[in-house]
Amino acid sequence: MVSPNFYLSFRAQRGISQFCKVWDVSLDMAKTKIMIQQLRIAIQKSGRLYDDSISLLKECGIDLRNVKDRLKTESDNFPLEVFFLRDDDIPQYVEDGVADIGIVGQNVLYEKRKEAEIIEELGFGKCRLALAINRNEEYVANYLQGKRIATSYPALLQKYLDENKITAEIHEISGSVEIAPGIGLAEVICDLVSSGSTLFMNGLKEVETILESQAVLVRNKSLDKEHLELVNKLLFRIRSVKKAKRNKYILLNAPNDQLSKIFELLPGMKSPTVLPLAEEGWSSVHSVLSEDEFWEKIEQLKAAGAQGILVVPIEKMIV
Ligand code: PRT
Ligand code: ZN
Repeated sequence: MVSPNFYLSFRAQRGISQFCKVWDVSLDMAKTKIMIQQLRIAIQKSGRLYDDSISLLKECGIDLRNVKDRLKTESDNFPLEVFFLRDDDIPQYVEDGVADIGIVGQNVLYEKRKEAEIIEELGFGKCRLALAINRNEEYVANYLQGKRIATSYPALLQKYLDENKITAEIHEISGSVEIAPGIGLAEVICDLVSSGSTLFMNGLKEVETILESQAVLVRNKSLDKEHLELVNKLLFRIRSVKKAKRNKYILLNAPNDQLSKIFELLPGMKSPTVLPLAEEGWSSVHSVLSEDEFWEKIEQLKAAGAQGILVVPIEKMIV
C-alpha cells in the first residue's frame, strides 16, 4: 500500500515539475517573441484610403485579425502590426519611428513636410490639389494677386505662391473649403479635386493644379537591416499585385500559318505558350498582355487571324 506521505510528496514533486515546464515554455515563447522582428505599418483609420489600404494588404496575402473599430491589430501570417490613425498624423508617426512604414496621400505627406521616404506609389487615392474660382469669373493673368484663398493646405499653397511670385492672403480652414466663396470668406479656394463634382455643385471652376497626388507607401529613414528586409518582402508582394492588375492573361486560337505574326504581337513574359488544338492546323496561344495596349493589340490579333479570344484577370504576377 502507498503511504500517504509518499503520495503527498509525489504530488508536490509533480506540481513543481509541471510548474517548471509551464515556466520554461512561457520563457521560450517570450524569447521567441523578442527575437521575431515585427514591421509596424500606419494606415488611415477610416476615410478614403482605408478600404484600398486594407485590400492591398489582403491581396499581398496578409491576414489581419479583426480590423473593425480597433486602434491596432496584428497579422497571423506576416510579422506585421497595423496602427489605425488619422491620415494627418501618419507622416509624423513614420518620421518618429513609432511606425516603420505608412500609407498616406502625397498631399498630406508634402503638406506636413515630415522626414519619410516614399518607397512606392500605390495607384489609389488619386486626386489633385487645385485652385478654383467662381464659375462666372474670368481667370485673367495675375488673377490671384492680392486675393483671399481658403485652404486646408497652407504650406503647399504658400510654396506655389512663392514659386509664382504671387502675393495673396491664405485663410486656413479645416473642412468644407468649397463653401468659402459662397459665404464671402475668400474669392479663391485651394482644395483636393477628384471627379470635380463638388466644385461644380458649388458654382466653382478649376483654374490651376498645384499638385497631382496618390497614396504612397512611405518608410522611416533609419530602419535597421531586419526591418528593411521585411519592408522589401512586403514591397515585393505589393509590386507583384500591382503588376498583375496592369496585365491580363490572354488565350486565343490561331491557324498555324499565322503564328509567327501573332508571336510578334504577343511577346509574353518570356515567349507565348503554344499548344496544338485537336483540329489539324490550329494552335492555342497563351500570353500576357499589358492593359495600356490591350484594345489596340486585340484589334491587331483579330486582323492576324486570331479567333475565340479569352481574356482573364491575373491574381499575382511574379517576374
Ligand atoms: O479622418 P482623417 O483625417 O483620416 O481623413 P480626412 O477626412 O482628412 O481625409 P479623407 O478620408 O477625406 O481623404 C484621405 C485622402 O484621400 C486624402 O488625403 C487624399 O490623399 C485622398 N483623396 C482622393 C481625397 C479625394 N480623392 C477627394 N476627392 N481626399 C479628399 N477629397 C475630397 C475633397 O477635399 C473635396 O471635398 O472630396 C471632395 C472633392 O471630390 P470630387 O470628387 O467632388 O472632386
Ligand atoms: Zn485628415
